[in-house]
Amino acid sequence: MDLTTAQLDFYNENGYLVIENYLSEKEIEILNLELPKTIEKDSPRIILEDNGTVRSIFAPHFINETYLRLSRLERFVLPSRQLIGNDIYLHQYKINTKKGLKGDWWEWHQDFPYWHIDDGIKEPEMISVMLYLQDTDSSNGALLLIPKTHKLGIVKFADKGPAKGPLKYTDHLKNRDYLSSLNADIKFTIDHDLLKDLAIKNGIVTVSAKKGSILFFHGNLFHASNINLSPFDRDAVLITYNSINNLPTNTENPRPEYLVGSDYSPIQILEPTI
Ligand code: 6CS
Ligand code: FE
Repeated sequence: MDLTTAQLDFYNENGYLVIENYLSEKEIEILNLELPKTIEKDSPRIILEDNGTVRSIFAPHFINETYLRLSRLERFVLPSRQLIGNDIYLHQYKINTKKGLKGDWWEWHQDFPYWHIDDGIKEPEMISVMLYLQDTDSSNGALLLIPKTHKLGIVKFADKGPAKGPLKYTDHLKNRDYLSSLNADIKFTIDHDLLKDLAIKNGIVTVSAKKGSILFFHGNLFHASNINLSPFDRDAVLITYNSINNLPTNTENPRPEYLVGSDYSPIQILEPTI
């Protein structure tokens, strides 16, 4: 269950690690069958694309037992504890559904700035675990990343200018304050000159992999994904674990628990399978 020294070395050097055939065909089949049961109509947990299709389903474990067990999977928790070097709790849980011909892009960004600035988490002692629910490649919007950028800390943001007019999701006014962290026009993206420098230096990796594959990646790693121009869905589960010694400190205007978790006790229950 634990990662090998070679895997740990690769992650520490590059900021990510891909392992194929991590969950079985059967487990992936169950997760795909259960996916529609994680959607509550009109819930703020559900983020829509401009075209009305679902972009993200946050906190699927709130209403689905199978996805709750997935968040406690031994094959997720033990390696994440190893990579963080401490006991962990679940910080954020989402299913990013990039539907065929409908799913929008994610501009180049780092994740940690959102957790540091929006949630007040001090250090990037965090790990995101991305599970592929379908075969994924460049045609259906596979994640792109620039290796080694996790070592740069929070980098200079692109100047996106004033917010682009009124929000397009009138039916989601309840979470209007958070959409610029979650929609296809996210507020903290990477300065383009810096992005070009690092792309020339370290290259861009397209993380194509079969369903059942897993990607562990660091909160400061540069990453993005394209719109899905194929007719094939690209759904992925993303679970972010955080060290129990690195809790959110934003008590002024904390984001809701479907974005920042609420149970800060160390994950003890470990599921051998979903
Ligand atoms: O705001 C957040 O927590 C989310 N937003 C982005 C762009 N990445 C990290 C996280 O999923
Ligand atoms: Fe991200």
